[in-house]
Amino acid sequence: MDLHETTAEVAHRVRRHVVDMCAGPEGGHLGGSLSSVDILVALYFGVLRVDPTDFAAPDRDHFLLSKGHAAIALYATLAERGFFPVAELAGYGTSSGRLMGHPVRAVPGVELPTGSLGHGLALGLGFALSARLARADRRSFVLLGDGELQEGACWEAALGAAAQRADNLVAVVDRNGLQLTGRTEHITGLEPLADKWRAFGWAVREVDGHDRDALRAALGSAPWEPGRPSALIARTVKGNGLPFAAGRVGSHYALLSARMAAKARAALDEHPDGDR
Ligand SMILES: Cc1ncc(C[n+]2csc(CCOP(=O)(O)OP(=O)(O)O)c2C)c(N)n1
Ligand SMILES: [Mg+2]
Repeated sequence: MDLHETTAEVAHRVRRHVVDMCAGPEGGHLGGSLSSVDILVALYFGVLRVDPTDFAAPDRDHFLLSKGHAAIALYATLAERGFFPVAELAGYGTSSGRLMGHPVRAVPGVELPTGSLGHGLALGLGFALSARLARADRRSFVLLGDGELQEGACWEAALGAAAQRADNLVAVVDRNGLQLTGRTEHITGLEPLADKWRAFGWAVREVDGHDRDALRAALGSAPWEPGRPSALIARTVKGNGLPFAAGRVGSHYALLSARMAAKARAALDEHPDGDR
């Protein structure tokens, strides 16, 4: 993969891979994967210091997909970044491959298994604190779902990170407004979300979560305030890019028929730059 290629092209291919995997034997988490694509592409193609040929390099940045159900978006991004062959994505949903429904460490580039929601931020804090102990300038990034934030352990980790002044920790919230069964604000409301993170001692910014340049600028410049961890609230659309899925609760999981997959690919190809 040529890093100079525009991230629009990469993000387009990642979205297509997501659709292809959702058309595989088991289907996949379509909506929350599509809402995270631009965040993942911005991170892996411009922010994270990682080396696909030496993915356990001691000086690497760490990334955890705390919303591990979006594994197919992570796999597609890692493959496009060169961590393993793109052809391997075709094995998703079969018993033969190593690409499980949630990320596991057998996959090059996956730091820890995630997907039991609520645990990623504490684990990411651990990476951040270990970097500090090693006197290394590594950063630790964690991508969380907004519904996931209803897990109390997220806020325990948020408190701990601020108390530890872990300014090498960055939380990104995929703020798509939807969780498994409905709107977050109808179930267990999170607003005012930015103020909550601020009150917990974090530096906070908000961004259009499908604007990869804005994401890259914000994430690349963290920490934003010395001594404070950084929280980026990325406003996204669940099912982004697919008219029949965008903004719909029902996009959460999909086993796409051949007809729907073709429709999805056509919709993506109509807007290869990701414009909605
Ligand atoms: C501890 C735990 N409880 C329940 C689930 C099942 N689950 C998977 S995704 C999901 C909804 C998460 O919503 P959100 O974090 O907003 O994800 P997104 O909208 O980005 O898909 C749930 C309840 C889980 N993975 N872990
Ligand atoms: Mg959500």
